[in-house]
Amino acid sequence: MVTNRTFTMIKPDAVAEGHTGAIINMIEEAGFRIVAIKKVQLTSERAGQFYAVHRERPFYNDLCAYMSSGPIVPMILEKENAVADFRTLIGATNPAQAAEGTIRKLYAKSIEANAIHGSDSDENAKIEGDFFFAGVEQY
Ligand code: YYY
Ligand code: MG
Repeated sequence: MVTNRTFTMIKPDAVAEGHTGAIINMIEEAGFRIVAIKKVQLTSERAGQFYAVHRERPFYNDLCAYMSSGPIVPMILEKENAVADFRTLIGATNPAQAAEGTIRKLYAKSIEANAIHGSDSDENAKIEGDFFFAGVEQY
């Protein structure tokens, strides 16, 4: 189990509005090393697979539509204590509750269009990274 990595994706609104570079800059300034990166667009079905844990939640269908509405930028990141430190950097799920200076406070538009994803555990970081990247893209 890799314990010093996390997985993130910059979500469709933040990519469409040209915040990719600013967000990547914040991530690197915070001490994360980019292990793997690309730009892709999910189908609604594939977004649904990624968020399968939420399939019974009322927001699931809207979330799948939103996450497949445009390109996203998935990344695998490396840093000591990566999962917890990255959750701190992005801020609360709902931008109205996100701390000042966090990525979601700066760039999220709503609880759904909240700019960026961050894995919630080492185990999910590995699963989510593998969802987007083949072994050859990681180093
Ligand atoms: O891990 P995190 O992204 O902060 O939140 P989750 O509770 O895992 O929810 C995943 C995703 O679902 C969230 O980033 C936005 C969306 N969502 C929503 O649209 N409405 C909610 N009430 C809760 C979550
Ligand atoms: Mg989550």
